[in-house]
Amino acid sequence: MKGINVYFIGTAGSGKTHLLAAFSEWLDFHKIDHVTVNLDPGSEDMPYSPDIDIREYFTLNDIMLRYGVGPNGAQILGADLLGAEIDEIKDEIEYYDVPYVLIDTPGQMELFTLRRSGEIVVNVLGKDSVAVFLFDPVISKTPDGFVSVTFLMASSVFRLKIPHIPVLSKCDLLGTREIERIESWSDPDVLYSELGSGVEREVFHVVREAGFLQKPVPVSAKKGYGMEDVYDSIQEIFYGGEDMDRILY
Ligand SMILES: Nc1nc2c(ncn2[C@@H]2O[C@H](COP(=O)(O)OP(=O)(O)O)[C@@H](O)[C@H]2O)c(=O)[nH]1
Ligand SMILES: [Mg+2]
Repeated sequence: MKGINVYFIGTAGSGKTHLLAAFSEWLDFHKIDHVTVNLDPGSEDMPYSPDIDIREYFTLNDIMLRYGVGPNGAQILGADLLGAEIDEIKDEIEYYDVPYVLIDTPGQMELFTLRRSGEIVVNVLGKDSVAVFLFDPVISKTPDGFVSVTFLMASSVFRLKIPHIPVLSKCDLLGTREIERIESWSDPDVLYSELGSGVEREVFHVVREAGFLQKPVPVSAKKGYGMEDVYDSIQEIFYGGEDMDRILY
């Protein structure tokens, strides 16, 4: 069956795992068939039980014991080992034969986006692919933080070469005024006027010229808010629709 792979990508603690769980619940409620895949060998206390789980192949603890490395080394090795197991994971996914595959990625985004493993995973799993890219609200609520996260998203687009949907996670932690302020930064003039001078403005020009300044979709996994907007954005990318504004890449 032709399906869509949806990767959840973002900085450590931005809420990837919880958003995947909330989106999966939303799909369940709407009777939309899907499968959940955990690619984070270090995941603990997860809010969903993955149908397919890298931890059945190895965990960070296994790696520390087997290779005599500490937690940081284990994370890096874990990311590289992911590439070695991905063919088996692909077979597992294909067995389910469902229209949506939700994929949770390693805690630290650079392990997935900057090392080869992310590229390998996206290529091997194939199908139509999209990334839901999380903007951490604590980082994104200042203009320079917002530009920095946009820059990180740009590096993820460069590496993975798939469309990215920017979402502002954990919106329940922000006030309405704060959300509106962040949304107003999709207008380059507004963002520019609120930025400091110097290097911030140089970086601003780069992300603007490359078309990366977008209004992130506000979501809250805790409140189950914004799931329909995420779903609609995915639909827009793969099944057309006139409003292509949110689509990056
Ligand atoms: N208030 C609030 N907290 C959240 C939300 N989503 C995640 N969190 C919390 O943020 C922390 C990191 O979430 P997690 O999904 O593990 O992030 P990940 O490292 O990107 O996978 C956890 O303590 C979650 O309980 C949300 O929508 N609202
Ligand atoms: Mg996680």
